[in-house]
Amino acid sequence: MKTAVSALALAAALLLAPAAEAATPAEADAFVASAEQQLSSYSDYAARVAWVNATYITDDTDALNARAGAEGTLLSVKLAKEAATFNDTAGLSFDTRRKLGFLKQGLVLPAPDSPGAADELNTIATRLQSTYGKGKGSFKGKETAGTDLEALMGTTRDPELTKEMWASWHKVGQPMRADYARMVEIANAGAKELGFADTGAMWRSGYDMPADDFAKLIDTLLAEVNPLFTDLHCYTRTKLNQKYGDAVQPRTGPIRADLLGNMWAQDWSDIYDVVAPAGAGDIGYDVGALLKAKGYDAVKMVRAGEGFYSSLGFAPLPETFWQRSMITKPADREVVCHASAWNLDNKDDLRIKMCTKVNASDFVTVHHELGHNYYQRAYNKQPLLYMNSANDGFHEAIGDFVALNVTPDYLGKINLLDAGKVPDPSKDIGLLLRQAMEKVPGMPWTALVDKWRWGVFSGATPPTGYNKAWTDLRLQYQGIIPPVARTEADFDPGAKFHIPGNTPYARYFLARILQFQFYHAACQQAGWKGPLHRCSIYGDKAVGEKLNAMLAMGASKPWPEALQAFTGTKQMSGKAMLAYFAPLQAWLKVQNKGQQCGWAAARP
Ligand code: X8Z
Ligand code: ZN
Repeated sequence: MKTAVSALALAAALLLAPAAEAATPAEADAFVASAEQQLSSYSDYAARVAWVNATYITDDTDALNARAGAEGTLLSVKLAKEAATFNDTAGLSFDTRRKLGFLKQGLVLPAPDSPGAADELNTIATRLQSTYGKGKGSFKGKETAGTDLEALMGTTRDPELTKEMWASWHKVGQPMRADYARMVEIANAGAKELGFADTGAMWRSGYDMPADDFAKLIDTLLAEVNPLFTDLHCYTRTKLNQKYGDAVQPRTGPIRADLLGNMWAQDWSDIYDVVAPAGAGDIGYDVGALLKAKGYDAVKMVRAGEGFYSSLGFAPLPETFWQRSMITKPADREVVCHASAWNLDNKDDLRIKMCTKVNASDFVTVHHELGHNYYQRAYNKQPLLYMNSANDGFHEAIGDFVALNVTPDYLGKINLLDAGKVPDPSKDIGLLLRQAMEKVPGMPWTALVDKWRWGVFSGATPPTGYNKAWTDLRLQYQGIIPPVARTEADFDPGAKFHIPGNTPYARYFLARILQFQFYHAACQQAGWKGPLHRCSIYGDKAVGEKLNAMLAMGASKPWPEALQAFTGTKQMSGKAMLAYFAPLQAWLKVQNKGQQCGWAAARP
């Protein structure tokens, strides 16, 4: 504590010093220590405000959150500018240089110095998030909350009803359009003051490589795995055509977006029943049905998730996790239902915030969110600026990697699946197809969300073209079209949490790639010999220890080193994902014989 206080004093003195003389490495060290101290104290307070706002949306908590957010913006921008004054200082230590880099680039939405800009920016950002949180759509004419619609999209097979849900939910975006355009203006002005071309360039600069190389890396990885998506798209379209007929889903061209079992067509696993092949398709169980049959509630689902991490040697979640988390949707107030994981004190005040439903996709999400929590706790001994994942994709990948281990054998071990019900190898294609429906459509989707935002931030997509650009990208990458006509009165991006929530999304793309790399490496460490998708590292403490070693590094090293620590390679690659799905891809190619795959030809 003493060191930190004197560091603060030194930093204050620095600010008053004449700028002529180049700063010394010792001054840079002191500045970084002071910055970490200030950010730590700010985050202790701001995290609590943000938690209260997200779990109890009112005009008052919105105002408090906007105000706390504005203070954070001002602090972060001030620190970013101060950090830049050490650009020419020679002889900086590795850690100080790295931390100065985080300080210069770590904001999601920067504001310019002009009076009131930070306030306006944060008022808009809070309003966007709360508008989404309070959003409603309709089902059979009845007003329905977002999470209920999400679940109903997974189970409803009447195309008139899925259309109604899709169209009504997408109205949530409409009132956000003007706010969004103004927010882009302010954030871009802020990014320019910090030396970036625009906010998107700032986002792309957080990956231990030049921003342009990062954009290219996404394209390279997508190109690597995309043939698998095209095969799956083709097969799924045929099945939808057989089920709904030409009038609803033609045999060629794009797929109608609301028929895929998910509001954003990002995860198609809920329509597995529609695409399941005869015979091999009956995998014999459905996780959602099992959870219900065994009397699981939301808390028990989270306990099961915790059990997996405990089996790897991670300490149980603290008692406060159970007392303070929001695990189900409160009946008496508006909340932000979109799932998230928090560490309120940068130590062990871990919490999740979910409106958990007892179904298969929320079982995966529970493991996903807990992955964030265990990561946060693993790096909590790092200095503040290293209390983060190796890159943001790592944070998103850990829980998904763990969920890949929820195999039939594992479900048997925890008695969710009764003995004798574990599917034999003849069901492997069905198992892989279900898994592909969950994971593969996310590849083009997670790539396009930030392609849209990068275009918006760069000005290539002006506000007058927001919706068309979104719809075009959805067609180009996902091969889908909206079920109802769109105009520029719509703002469909606003109907996806991360746009009004201002959460960068390339992280989920990286996570899709990384989770298979982690899984592949973990199964190798475990000495697994069978087909990759049947491997579960449940109970393997040696793998858990190695995983923990990577997590505990936090952001202290460039991400390729963290990747190497667990997987032995420094490269992100789609090979592990392709290896996992290889038997399915071969099978899909046979099924698709004679079909006109792809959708470009059908474009006007
Ligand atoms: O937003 C999430 C998590 C919270 S970090 C639930 N995910 C993305 C999404 O829902 O769009 C996980 C998968 C992708
Ligand atoms: Zn996440």
